[in-house]
Amino acid sequence: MEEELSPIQTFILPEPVAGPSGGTSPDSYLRAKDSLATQALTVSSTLPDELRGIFQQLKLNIASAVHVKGAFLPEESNCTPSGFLDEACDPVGWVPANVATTLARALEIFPCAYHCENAGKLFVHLVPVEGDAKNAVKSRKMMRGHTDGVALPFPEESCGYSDIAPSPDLVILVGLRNLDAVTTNLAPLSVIMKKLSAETIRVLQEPIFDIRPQTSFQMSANFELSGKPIILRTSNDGYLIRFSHSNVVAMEGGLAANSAIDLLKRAIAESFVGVVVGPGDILFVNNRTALHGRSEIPRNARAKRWLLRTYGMYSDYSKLAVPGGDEFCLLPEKNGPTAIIAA
Ligand SMILES: O=C(O)CCC(=O)C(=O)O
Ligand SMILES: [Fe+2]
Repeated sequence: MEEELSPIQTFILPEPVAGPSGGTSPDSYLRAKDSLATQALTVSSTLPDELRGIFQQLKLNIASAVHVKGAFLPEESNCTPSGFLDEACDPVGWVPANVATTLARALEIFPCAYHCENAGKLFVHLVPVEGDAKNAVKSRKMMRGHTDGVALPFPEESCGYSDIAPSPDLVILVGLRNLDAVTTNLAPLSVIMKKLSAETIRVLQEPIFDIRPQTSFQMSANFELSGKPIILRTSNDGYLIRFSHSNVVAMEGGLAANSAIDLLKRAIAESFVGVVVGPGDILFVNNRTALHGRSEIPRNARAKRWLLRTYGMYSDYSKLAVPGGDEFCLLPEKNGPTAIIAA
């Protein structure tokens, strides 16, 4: 019998990825298209075939995540950012972010951000914040399984608005520091589905769920993705998922729909595999076939864990970039979308 491929693949790079020489902010590095293209081409020619094969499986939704170890040489910094957008505390030369951008482009992935989230910054800091303020507690809390950008449509899915880009194909986490080895938890859809009955999977495919944006997405107050399935069957017999525990509700389907959500939540919790994104690592999570979350971060851990996050797309969505802005900064714009195209 053919051995089943593990949905979470780990690959140790024999050599770190050749990033740009000299430090430059990730946004301006991506803007400098010619030098990035040259660098990505150079890196592309050195990537092991096995790694390319694994990324092909990720793109085909066969693999759910690729954990690339040794992507860059971590350099210690004595500074820790205070939140998502703290610009006073750049990682050393922004090399890790720019290596992630180079590696992504070498693999024909387009890094992107959304104008309505974190001011449209290409890379944000994931760091625990000290204290008891709401945002501080949230920054340390265990995160249940979710897909990012849950209320944005799947590619090609109509949603009644024109000025909106799809949710990201990939969530990309870059490890700078992780002294307590706090895990990012992954639940592959293939594993989740083995824990669900055919009937539950059928209900989750019904177009009866309403989906609200996650709090980091500052979208128009009345926006929701309405009358949609949680699990979608693709034309090649694969399945995609979108989910967030607090932002998905059943508007129809009564008891059966609510019970399908509960069974899904339980299956997600039972499917988690912990991955430690350590310094020098880049984790590429398939945002269509994996849910991701995180273990709780201990108190007083501010200087102990620091990841960067960006998103990736397999297609060039610059036509859905915010007007007058960067090509990688996609719609909806802050407080958008506004243009309704269908009732
Ligand atoms: O901290 C992590 O490992 C994951 C964080 C995450 O999923 C998020 O910020 O959306
Ligand atoms: Fe997330």
